[in-house]
Amino acid sequence: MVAPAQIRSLPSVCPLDCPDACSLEVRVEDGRVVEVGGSRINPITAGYICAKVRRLPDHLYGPRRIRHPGVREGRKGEGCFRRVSWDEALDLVAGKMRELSRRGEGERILPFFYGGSNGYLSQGTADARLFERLGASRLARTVCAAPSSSASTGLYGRMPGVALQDYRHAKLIVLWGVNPSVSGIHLVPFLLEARKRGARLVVIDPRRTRLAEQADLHIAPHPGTDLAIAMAVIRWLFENGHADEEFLAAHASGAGELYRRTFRWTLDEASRTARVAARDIERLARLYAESSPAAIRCGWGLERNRNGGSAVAAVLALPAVAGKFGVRGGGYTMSNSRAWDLEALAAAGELPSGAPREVNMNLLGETLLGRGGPGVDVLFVYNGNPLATIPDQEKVRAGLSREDLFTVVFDPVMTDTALYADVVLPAATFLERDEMSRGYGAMVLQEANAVIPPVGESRPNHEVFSDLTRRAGLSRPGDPQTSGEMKDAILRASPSGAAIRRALDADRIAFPGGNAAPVQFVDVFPLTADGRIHLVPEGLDREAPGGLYAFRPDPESAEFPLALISPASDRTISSTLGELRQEQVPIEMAPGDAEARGVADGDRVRVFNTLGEVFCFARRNPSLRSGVVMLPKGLWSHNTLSGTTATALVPDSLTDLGGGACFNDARVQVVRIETPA
Ligand SMILES: Nc1nc2c(c(=O)[nH]1)N[C@H]1C(S)=C(S)[C@@H](COP(=O)(O)OP(=O)(O)OC[C@H]3O[C@@H](n4cnc5c(=O)[nH]c(N)nc54)[C@H](O)[C@@H]3O)O[C@H]1N2
Ligand SMILES: Nc1nc2c(c(=O)[nH]1)N[C@H]1C(S)=C(S)[C@@H](COP(=O)(O)OP(=O)(O)OC[C@H]3O[C@@H](n4cnc5c(=O)[nH]c(N)nc54)[C@H](O)[C@@H]3O)O[C@H]1N2
Ligand SMILES: [Mo]
Repeated sequence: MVAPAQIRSLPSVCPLDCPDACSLEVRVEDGRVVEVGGSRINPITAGYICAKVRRLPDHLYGPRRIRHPGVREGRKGEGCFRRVSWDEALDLVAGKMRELSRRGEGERILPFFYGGSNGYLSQGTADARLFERLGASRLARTVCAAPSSSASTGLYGRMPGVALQDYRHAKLIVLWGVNPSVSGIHLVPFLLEARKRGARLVVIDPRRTRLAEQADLHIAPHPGTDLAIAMAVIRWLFENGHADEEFLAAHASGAGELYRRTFRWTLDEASRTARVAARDIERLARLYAESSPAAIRCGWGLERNRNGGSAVAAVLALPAVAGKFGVRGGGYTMSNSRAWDLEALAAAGELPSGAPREVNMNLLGETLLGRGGPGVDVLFVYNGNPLATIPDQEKVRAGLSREDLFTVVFDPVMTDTALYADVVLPAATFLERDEMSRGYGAMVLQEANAVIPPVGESRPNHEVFSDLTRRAGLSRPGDPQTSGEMKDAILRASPSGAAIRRALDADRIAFPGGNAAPVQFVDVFPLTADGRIHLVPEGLDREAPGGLYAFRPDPESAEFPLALISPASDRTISSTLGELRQEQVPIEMAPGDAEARGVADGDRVRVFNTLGEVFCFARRNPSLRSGVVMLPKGLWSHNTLSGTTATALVPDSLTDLGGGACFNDARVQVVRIETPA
């Protein structure tokens, strides 16, 4: 007789790179995950989750899952691996790294990681301990949010933003370079509720997104020109008696200087630069001046270009200039990740204080090709898929193809990057290990235990990095080892750690300072050195070429007249889960741009510039403004005819602030290719 299956429902939390941090309810049958759904512990995600995460069972048990360590057999990129034991794999990796470190050449080791998990336990803990003690190069984590966090911390310090649930109280909502219908779906019900209560909606996006269709005002700027619009609005506010002089005098520095920097930005000048109607910019300014509470949800779409940092700074200056703080539903939301004063590094234990070289991750290709500093002999990739996600894909590929580079890829699945590895290591996903994670939109912190044992021979990040530290002879007594010890160390190092522990034990969820929805300038204030808003912070002004708020013109040329954007899609999270999206993905074009090139739906096209080319199908999309084409971020090689993706067309130039990636500065041409009969 067969024993009845044991079915259990277990709590978990999604730590994937998304603002929302859903609480989950996972159905487990005989140690296998059969269904992933939402739970109500996180009040914002309120029991429903995205379609991507519902497909996690396919990710856990699919054919691309890495089930045991492997050592390369064929050529780089071929993806042929011989199965080896963990002992063999880790001794090989630890040996290579220890050897370099002992020779004083630790900097030739480069750890590479980004958004695989927003959890506190899987990044910046045991990994940081290992690489610091080896004296490895440090990674500047700049691929996303570097310009926007430079701007927001420069102006406001770590001040938390308007809580997503407070958007229901706003009378005006501005969605600026953000597409929550895809990239953070739990904001949408609050927007709709506000709309029902009479709130107006403005969307600023080169595409007519789903929410832009419903908006009172949709402004579709040419990519990279938001700075012009925001500066023109600021000027208009000052010149039409809508600057809140009293608020500015009490709480802000640099208002006069900011105003002076807006002088060139008349409505007409901004209109020409952004290629939008001057009357729409004026309408935005007037709506903003006249509405309260007014909330600006600032996204990441506007930061990914040469003007990105200044653009975000100008947008975030608006509530200060117009005096929109101090009411529930008024102010701005950028990233809320720093609403927490927790530091994963606390779990690393004792760190040496050497200052090895820092590598900007957006320059991975350059770095691997040995330009700009000492070469890299060992590349250790985890929580990241650089071949899919880092600018100048062909340069990254050339770097990964180097015969003399020893590449380790530690991932749950066989990514495009993993195909180039010398050693692959199978990683346990968040359902197979313990984690503690926070949202960067929703201000929540939750912890979760493994709901199933690791699939195959996969192991959690913190365990593997601790093991490598031991094998490299770098362990020290007292190093936190287990997930529990690491959590304790992180919480102990923070002044609010004890309160967070109590909240987690009592309610399985914690809010920053115990407040789920703090109001800006009532409950939370700028965390700058003097507690004031800095509208032209000195550091940023020094960093930005030509000074903060200086506009750098479009990189467009006659040869490459189309702006390629690559925003988030509802099918992947960055490139994560991309193995589950097998179909060919078309480039989308405004109908006029397609017609001008004789391109019809379903035609094969070549999309190219001096950096690379992508062969794919084309689709006309009337929601794109003319001059803009789109191929979503996070595609894998199997999604196009050429195996290259949008990142192959993205320059590795850097943003004005934070050394960020200029994904939306890709300028391209599209031609139809004749298909042989
Ligand atoms: N489903 C899903 N959710 C995700 C992700 C995902 O890949 N998939 N990724 C997560 C991550 S890592 C991040 S950082 C966030 C990003 O989430 P978002 O902030 O929404 O960022 P993007 O999708 O890059 O771009 C948002 C919008 O900006 C527009 N845009 C492009 N260029 C410009 C410009 O120059 N100006 C303006 N005003 N708009 C522009 C795009 O058309 C797009 O609609 O989402 C997270 N959530
Ligand atoms: N063209 C273009 N490219 C972009 C962007 C764009 O706008 N346009 N935007 C960018 C943005 S916003 C971001 S944030 C970056 C993201 O860049 P990446 O961080 O490189 O991209 P992800 O797809 O998130 O890669 C995460 C990897 O971590 C793995 N992983 C997940 N959990 C674990 C774990 O617990 N342990 C280990 N070892 N691995 C794990 C996943 O399987 C996945 O392969 O991409 C950028 N790339
Ligand atoms: Mo991101």
